[in-house]
Amino acid sequence: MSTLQLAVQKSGRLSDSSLNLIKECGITFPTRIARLKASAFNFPVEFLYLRDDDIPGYVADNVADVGIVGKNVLMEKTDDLEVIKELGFSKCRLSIAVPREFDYQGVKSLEGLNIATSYPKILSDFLKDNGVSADIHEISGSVEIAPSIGLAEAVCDIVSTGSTLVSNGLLEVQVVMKSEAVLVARPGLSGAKREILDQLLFRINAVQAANSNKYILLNAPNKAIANITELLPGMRSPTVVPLAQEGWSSLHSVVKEDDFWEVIENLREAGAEGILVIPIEKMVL
Ligand code: PRT
Ligand code: ZN
Repeated sequence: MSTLQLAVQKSGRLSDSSLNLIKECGITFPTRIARLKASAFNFPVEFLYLRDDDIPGYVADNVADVGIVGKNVLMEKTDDLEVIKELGFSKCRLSIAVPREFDYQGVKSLEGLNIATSYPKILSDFLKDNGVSADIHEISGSVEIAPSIGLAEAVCDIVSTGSTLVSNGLLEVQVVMKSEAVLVARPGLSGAKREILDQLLFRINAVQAANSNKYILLNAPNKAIANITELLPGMRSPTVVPLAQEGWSSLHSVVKEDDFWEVIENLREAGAEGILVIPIEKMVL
């Protein structure tokens, strides 16, 4: 029987969210990841626990079939892989930052500067696209201290909250790319392995849809049903069930997490009462 080899980060910012996603897909596996490899108990997948930097190369070289890695690392390491799915966690951006007192007037201000980064390929492509020529100084960690120790005049580094830059006297002036965890595969993965990947994707889609939607139940006078139905985009149209009380109904539907508060306000104005909002476990569209 065929098995899909899935490379995930052994320990770091991607690890917990990657393994949580797998768990939410109903896939169980040994919890201790002291080993390099582990097989799932109930799904034909084998995990390879690796450093994130090695994941694109291992997938490209056929050691693993698919992997979960930050888009920033993927773009830096290889152009040879296919992004199968954006996973929506470990979101961050790769940005250029300069010392606070620097008079930044746009990308042209980077001309001739020495820029420290762990992402020389992405930075070099970005500078080329913008017609800027600058010196790239590659360092593997603590990029944010480079200007204060005189190693560089600017940095290009991963930013999440921005507090690391601020505490090093730096100002984020240019987003080079936005990143999040992605599921990647070798192009042309076929046969049994492709089938397993498709099953995994089906589950990931159901988990993501469930996480970004809520089930909503509410009571409303029958005369308000038409208006309320307009406000509930739902999957098709709301389920309407009569209440024991004459002239009233219960409506059931699904709302997007992002629209949630706005929808609730509008529903109340339209006459909805007793609104219940419930998390969805899985959602198959
Ligand atoms: O050991 P291994 O090589 O596997 O891991 P690693 O240390 O290289 O990577 P890790 O675990 O730190 O990050 C893995 C991935 O998480 C990155 O490639 C990004 O895709 C993503 N990610 C999300 C981040 C951050 N947020 C983040 N904040 N990666 C790094 N940071 C660092 C950043 O380098 C900077 O030092 O956090 C600092 C900035 O954070 P803020 O919040 O102060 O802006
Ligand atoms: Zn790394």
